[in-house]
Amino acid sequence: MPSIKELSKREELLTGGHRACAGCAATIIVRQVLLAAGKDVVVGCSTGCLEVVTTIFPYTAWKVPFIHNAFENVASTVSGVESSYRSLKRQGKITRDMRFIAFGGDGGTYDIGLQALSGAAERGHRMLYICYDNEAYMNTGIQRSSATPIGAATSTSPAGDKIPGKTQYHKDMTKIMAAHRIPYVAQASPSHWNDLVKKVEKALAKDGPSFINIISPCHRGWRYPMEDTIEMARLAVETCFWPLYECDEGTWAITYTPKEKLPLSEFTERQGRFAYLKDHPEVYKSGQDEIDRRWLEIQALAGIGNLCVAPCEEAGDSN
Ligand SMILES: Cc1ncc(C[n+]2csc(CCOP(=O)(O)OP(=O)(O)O)c2C)c(N)n1
Repeated sequence: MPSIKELSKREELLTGGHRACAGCAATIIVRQVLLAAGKDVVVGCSTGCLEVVTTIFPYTAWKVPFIHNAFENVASTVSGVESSYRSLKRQGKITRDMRFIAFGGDGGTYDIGLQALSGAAERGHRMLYICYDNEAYMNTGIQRSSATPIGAATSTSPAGDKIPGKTQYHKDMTKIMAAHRIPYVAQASPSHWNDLVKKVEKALAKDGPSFINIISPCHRGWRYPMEDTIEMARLAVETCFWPLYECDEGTWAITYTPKEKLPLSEFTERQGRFAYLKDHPEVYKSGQDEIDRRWLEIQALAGIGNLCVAPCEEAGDSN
């Protein structure tokens, strides 16, 4: 794992001067990922904020080869590029060792691109798929996605007299990818850059598909002061709303355990999208309970604690 000093000496592969909002986590995430990946990568990006702000014609902020994609198919495109690379390499027409990275927002990953992503994972392409999860369709005006958490107000789940924000839990996308039994799956956060960089290095070293889901706070959609982006990511981790873990060749591990798990309110009360929760304690409780359940589940998968709530004899265990 390179030190921060070593990383800071590496070339920045996403230039400044792009059109992302000040305080956008997605571009911070890309810089962290590319610092770990280096120059020998081909990047694809699904339509969404990241693609729109980094590739306004005739400019590009990417200093690595970049392929523009439709909203739904970045995993298909990058898997096709990886296949042709393998063929050309077999034929001796390419000698350079290359890696392939697809970036997608949560809309492009959890929702519209899920089929393309699942197919690429099942076919076993050697590519890293990174979801920068800002928990809504931000580029088109903050519409809810299946990654939007319960109780969050968006333009299509407005909190008010009719509903208290989104009424469903967020989809557990990382576990869906782990169920594909691919070599490497992880959750990361830009607040824990060393953990993130290590995970990217691990993922790119795998001879097969990998997936990293990265929390990507968005001050426009989440409604917090723009300078608090990294703090929001950190609170997501410290409340276990966004636990940092990995499933490496089938072995689950928690890669960062908060010293003291903070209540979810430390995360929600800092964001305007959750403002209505103060009038809806039952929705808040439902969100906290679900976070606690998922945290228990991850601990059990990592071999810590026990999910079994019934006495073991009753569950038919003879030991
Ligand atoms: C088939 C299709 N439907 C809708 C759109 C419009 N569209 C472009 S980007 C986008 C939202 C992207 O959301 P997400 O993937 O979460 O990325 P973000 O903008 O939040 O970074 C939508 C709805 C489109 N380009 N193509």
